[in-house]
Amino acid sequence: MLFVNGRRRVGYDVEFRGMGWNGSCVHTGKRIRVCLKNREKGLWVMKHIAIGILGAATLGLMASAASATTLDTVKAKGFIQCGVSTGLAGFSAPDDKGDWQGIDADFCRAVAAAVFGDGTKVKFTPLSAKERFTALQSGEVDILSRNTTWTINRDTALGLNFVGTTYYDGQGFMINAKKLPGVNSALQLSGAAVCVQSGTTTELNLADYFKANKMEYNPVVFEKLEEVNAAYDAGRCDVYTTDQSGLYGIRLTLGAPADHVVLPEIISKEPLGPAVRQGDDQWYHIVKWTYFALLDAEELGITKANVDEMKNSPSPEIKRVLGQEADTKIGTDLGVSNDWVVNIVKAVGNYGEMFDRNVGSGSPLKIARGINALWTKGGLQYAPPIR
Ligand SMILES: N[C@@H](CCC(=O)N[C@@H](CS)C(=O)NCC(=O)O)C(=O)O
Repeated sequence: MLFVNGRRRVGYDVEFRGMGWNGSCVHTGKRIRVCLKNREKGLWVMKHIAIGILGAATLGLMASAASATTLDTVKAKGFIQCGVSTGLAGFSAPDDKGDWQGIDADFCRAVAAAVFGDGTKVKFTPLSAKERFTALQSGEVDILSRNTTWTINRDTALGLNFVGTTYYDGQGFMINAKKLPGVNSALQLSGAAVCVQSGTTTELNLADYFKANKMEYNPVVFEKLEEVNAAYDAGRCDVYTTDQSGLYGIRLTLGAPADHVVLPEIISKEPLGPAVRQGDDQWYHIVKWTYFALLDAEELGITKANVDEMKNSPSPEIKRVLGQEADTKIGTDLGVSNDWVVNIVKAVGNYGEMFDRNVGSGSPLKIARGINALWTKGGLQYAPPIR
């Protein structure tokens, strides 16, 4: 696990092994006691003190390199590198002008607005399901904001930190109703050829679901989204399975969208959210609190249109959230400016605006808020207070 827990641990193991000193005996890294004759010992100790000094200097250099935070490197380069999908409508897909649109793309703009006061300071890296985690682990991207499900394996074995659930989803199935008339439940799909993308939770849930229901299926697996879409549209599979939101987006790209129906079963929980690398709490907090700020803004009725006016609101809470409280340090304690929430909302609106524009009523997908409504409206979206 190369990037988990940072480099310092590796530095300790490699650099300091064998430098311990205890009376006339020296401990090696393997904790074997090596006692030397007095004459040899003097030379040995001098040599190893010198190595120790060099080692300490090396470690010092390594530590200072390691201490360059993500915020420092992002500020130095002047933009955030954001890992997105290769093109999933509503979440992250380039428009005719090549500008990335979608709730995941906008989330990165929100973080850029928090950090730079400018939501345009983002560059996008399109990533397939398989490529996405390596890109984040290796530092190729600063945030992974790509319809990615938060799971324990990704938090632990893959060394990621999910900041929250920007979209509560679940896995579904889509069929061509003209090809399969009379099929109205996933439980009628035994023996079907199922199109699925590799490197996803989708592939794993599919296996579980068919096994649990004692049904057979033939997986038709591809690494690239366009391959899965083309295979399904060409009738090479009976069924397409992915996150339900993804099905709605993909349906729009098919030859005859109206021929395809999404079956009612939701077979899994797919809490989709942005993730960062472990080992940088400040960056984790900036990205996490950007998400919370979007929700808190919606809850307080702060919108893209009224945010400037709201700065003069009589509400102490709204004033505090917008950084208008006297001597506030809320933003600077986070590592950004105190008007960070103003900048976020100016760039992308509040969470509800971001949802409606990209996947909701104002978008071609027309997905209902459902469980993604705020907790005050019976949904699951809930943010801790900015105070
Ligand atoms: N949420 C699931 C599935 C995510 C996923 O990659 N889904 C596919 C099918 S909708 C996708 O977005 N592909 C886009 C791409 O590869 O660019 C996961 O995190 O594993």
